[in-house]
Amino acid sequence: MTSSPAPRPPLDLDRLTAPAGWRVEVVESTPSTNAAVAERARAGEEPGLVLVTEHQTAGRGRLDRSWETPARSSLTFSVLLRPDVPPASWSWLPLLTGYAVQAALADRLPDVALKWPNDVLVDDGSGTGRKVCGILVERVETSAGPVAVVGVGINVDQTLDELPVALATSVSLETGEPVERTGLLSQVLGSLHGLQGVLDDVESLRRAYADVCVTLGRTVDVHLPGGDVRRGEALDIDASGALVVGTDDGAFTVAAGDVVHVRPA
Ligand code: BT5
Repeated sequence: MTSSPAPRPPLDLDRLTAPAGWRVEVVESTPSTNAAVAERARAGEEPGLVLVTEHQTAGRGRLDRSWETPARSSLTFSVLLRPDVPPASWSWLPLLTGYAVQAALADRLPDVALKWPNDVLVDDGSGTGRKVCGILVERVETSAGPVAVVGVGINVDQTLDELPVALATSVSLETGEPVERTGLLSQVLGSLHGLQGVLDDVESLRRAYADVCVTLGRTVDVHLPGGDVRRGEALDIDASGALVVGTDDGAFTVAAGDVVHVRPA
């Protein structure tokens, strides 16, 4: 038998430090913060909205997958942004978001790392890692031009039983201590806000990202959007944020797809 976790406190907006120019709203429940923010953007909402929910009931992952989190156990939010950079640099936004979350968690989780393109995981040395945060960045067309909805789900307080998949973890499972979610949300928003400017200099972002990306140097299976799987060695990140994979037949680049770290033999 498993014991149920202690009642979880709500987020406390009065204690939240919101970055300058960002407007944070907390709602009790919503199907998906990304869907809600996209709808608000189409209805004319200005960039800078941060929508947080205590309970996301139909959270979305990439490629129509789902993101599952019990009420008040985690941080689930979306930020509406209009990056002031050339269209070619937009492909860096999901990677930048992963980098910002990784940087915000690094104090508490020394082994936090990134799996290309933007999974934040705790690298336990096994080669696979345990996912602590998922990111879904969507481009939305509005009458005022394209905007980005940056969705972040961080497992904060889940017990092992509350995690939907085996290769997942939460911050408190890793630290062995309760985590105060409002403070962590302030830190993550501050990190993302502070790093936005790095999109202007993708070469330094590329280097910083590569430093914390545990995919590089690994043997990977690349699951391509059409269903094909190709195995190779993850060699580098190119100037657009794509992964460069080496094989006996030469190198190929992957701009979109799923990567599985192959366990060392
Ligand atoms: C992601 O997709 O990792 C992106 C998740 C983004 C969630 C945020 S929450 C706020 C915002 N609003 C939304 O509706 N979404 C965003 P992907 O790489 O496709 O991973 C999804 C897969 O991760 C699922 O198929 C499960 O296997 C697994 N998964 C689901 N919930 C998880 C959790 N809480 N922790 C770890 N893994 C999970």
